[in-house]
Amino acid sequence: MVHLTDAEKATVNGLWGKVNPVEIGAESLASLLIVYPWTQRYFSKFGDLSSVSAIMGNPQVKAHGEKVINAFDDGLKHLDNLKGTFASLSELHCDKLHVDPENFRLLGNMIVIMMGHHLGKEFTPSAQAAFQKVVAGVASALAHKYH
Ligand code: HEG
Repeated sequence: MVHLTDAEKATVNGLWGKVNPVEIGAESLASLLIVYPWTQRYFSKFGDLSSVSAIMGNPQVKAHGEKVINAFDDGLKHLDNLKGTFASLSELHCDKLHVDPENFRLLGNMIVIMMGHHLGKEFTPSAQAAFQKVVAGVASALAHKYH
């Protein structure tokens, strides 16, 4: 359950409107694969992930980052119902993809870091805290159907 005040929701949506979600998605997924290389095991069909530059330039990483961030963007539109919004994706990641849900938290942190990278000083500590609540809520919604 994620509790954001109306002011926090306005901050999150306002700042999200200032970044390019496709870039955030690609950079966040690439960072996850670089910093936590064991996450590469889920993406064995993505081709060359053997170096930082290979990961950063991998078109399948970019494409998958876009898919992930589009689903995340949908979550931002349903902050009061994240569990419902991510229910079927949670089942997919558990039953079919067998993704360790800890990875949702790791990726969420990368999304926050990339927001800071793009927004600079505009990403104030309180804005970051509001965003951190959102990624925590998304991660917990994605983990909700795990059994
Ligand atoms: Mg997941 C597929 C969303 C984190 C591994 N992920 C997908 C798909 C979506 C999605 C929308 C496509 C589903 C479909 O084909 O119907 N993923 C999503 C979100 C988040 C997330 C919103 C977190 C914010 N995913 C995530 C993480 C991993 C992962 C952390 C692994 C470390 N996702 C994964 C894999 C696939 C998807 C392996 C299948 C990729 C493919 O087969 O092309």
